[in-house]
Amino acid sequence: MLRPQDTSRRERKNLDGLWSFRIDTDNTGRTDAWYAEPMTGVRDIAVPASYNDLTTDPAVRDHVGSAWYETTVWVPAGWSGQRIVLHFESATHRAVVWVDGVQVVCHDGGYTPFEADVTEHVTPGAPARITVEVDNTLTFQTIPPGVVEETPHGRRQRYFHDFFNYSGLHRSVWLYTTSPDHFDDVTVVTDLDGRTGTVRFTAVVAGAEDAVVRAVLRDAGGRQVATNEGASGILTVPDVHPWAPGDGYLYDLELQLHRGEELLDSYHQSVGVRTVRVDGTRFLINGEPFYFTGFGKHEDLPVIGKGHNNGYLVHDFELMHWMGANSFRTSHYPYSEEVLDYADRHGIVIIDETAAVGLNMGLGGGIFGGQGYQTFSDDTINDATQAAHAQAIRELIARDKNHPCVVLWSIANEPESQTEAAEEYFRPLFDTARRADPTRPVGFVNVGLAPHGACRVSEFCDVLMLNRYYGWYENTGDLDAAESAWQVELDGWSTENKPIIITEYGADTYPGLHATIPTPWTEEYQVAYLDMNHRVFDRTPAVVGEQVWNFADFATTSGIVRVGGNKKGVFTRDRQPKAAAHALRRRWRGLQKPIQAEQ
Ligand code: BDP
Repeated sequence: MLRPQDTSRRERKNLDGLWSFRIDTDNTGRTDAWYAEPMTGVRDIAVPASYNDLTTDPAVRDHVGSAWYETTVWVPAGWSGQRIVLHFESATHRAVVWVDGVQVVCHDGGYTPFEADVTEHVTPGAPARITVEVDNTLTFQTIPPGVVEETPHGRRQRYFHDFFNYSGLHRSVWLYTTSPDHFDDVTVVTDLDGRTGTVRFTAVVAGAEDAVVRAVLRDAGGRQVATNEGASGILTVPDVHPWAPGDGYLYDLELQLHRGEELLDSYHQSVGVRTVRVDGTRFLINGEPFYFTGFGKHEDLPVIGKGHNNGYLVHDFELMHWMGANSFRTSHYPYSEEVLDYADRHGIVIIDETAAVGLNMGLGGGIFGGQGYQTFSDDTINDATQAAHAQAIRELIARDKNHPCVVLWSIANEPESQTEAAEEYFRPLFDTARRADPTRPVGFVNVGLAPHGACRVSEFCDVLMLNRYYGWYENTGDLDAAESAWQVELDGWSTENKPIIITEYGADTYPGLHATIPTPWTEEYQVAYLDMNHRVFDRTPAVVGEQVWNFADFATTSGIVRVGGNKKGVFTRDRQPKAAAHALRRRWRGLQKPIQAEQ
């Protein structure tokens, strides 16, 4: 699938705005065929946005099940003769779509795009009514998993991850055209040999057997640097300007589909020429050791929840730049494609994660609510879950494979990984990821319940990603004990001869709470906690990255250890810096890349 775009042969119409909305309280939308006629009993809702916090109605905020969206769009008269496609950048977590009462597509998974060819269902020059049923139910067979429990007070959704189950149409919706003969996909792989770059590409063409593909590569100034005839080929770029961390230089690959003199399709793919490789404990970008600084983030904002917002996109990247952060992880799901495009252009490095979070019933302690179930069993995480997980990996890679900013795939966050069942579950999923992308390293994020020596999944990883909370969940308030324990564990992992990225370390901090002697929840403690971690990392040559948990405070479910959400942000939810932001800024702005141990 290609991202919708405007080119000389393609046109888009953006469907964002106010849609009609109705919560399906009694689950009658399907049986009463709400898609057949214009919906009644509706209220306005914004797209893109999570619906949960837009109203003051608890029945909307805490709804479990289907919610219905509807809009009417005029299909431009000039689109006659074109292929017309309806495209959703995401719908969280499951969607069924009708056009004028005819079902055109359904999709599982809340963070990846899907589309339908609606040419046969719409008429250029006439309106079309679009109805979407968005279901936010999480089960043991969805990614992420959850379970709905029937209680005397109604259905209650439990899930095993630490962020609010925001739901709805979080990203843009498009109607767009292509010629009936068109490009369906393109894959780009780049390489560097001294000052020469290569761009290997493969285009997938639909229709047009007699058509010819011409590829034109232009530099950032629009100068043509290489061309090729054929649906695949290698473009050579002499004196290349590589894409690099901090230098988001992009070439433009234009794919043209010609039949004789006629140009049938034109698609533009931005290309950053760079390499990624793991060598012993080093993580190499363009052959240079790279040290990750930055955050685990969330798509999480006041009022609009997980709705994409370009204002916050720009602001968050400005804040990361201000701090000297060079990277982040898309914890715990694929982010909006706008975010990845922006990271490409600004040279920010991304660890790209699937929505496989909460596959661990051992975690909980009142935080994630995982007690009472076994992680892997016929009734819980099972073969059907694994199939959904494999699909989530394939869809993530299919969507993001051409982004130079993405340097590492994370196929899960903190799953159970110390058991034989976990080993069986994950082994094939690593193969799935490597088949989908043989060019990037693959890993998953390990949790403290599966420390070095106990984890049975890390052996499949190219890079070790560790989330650890010494000094917070363990050795709470005792940073001396935390420092020794953490060092012992990291020394163990270092024997694996793989790069180690600390993908989470953090301490909840209530902004404005202070103490002369750093104690948990104060701003001083967050700074002291981070300093302690940094001493450990700086003594450990295999550590090639530090990503603090979290960039900003974020919404969670209710819990006795969550005060208005998770407060591990270095920024508050409205992006005010805590003391830790300044401390990290001093480290990251002045940080020398640690010298890597000789291999
Ligand atoms: C880790 C999870 C993350 C949580 C964090 C925390 O990966 O999603 O928010 O801990 O407890 O277990 O703050």
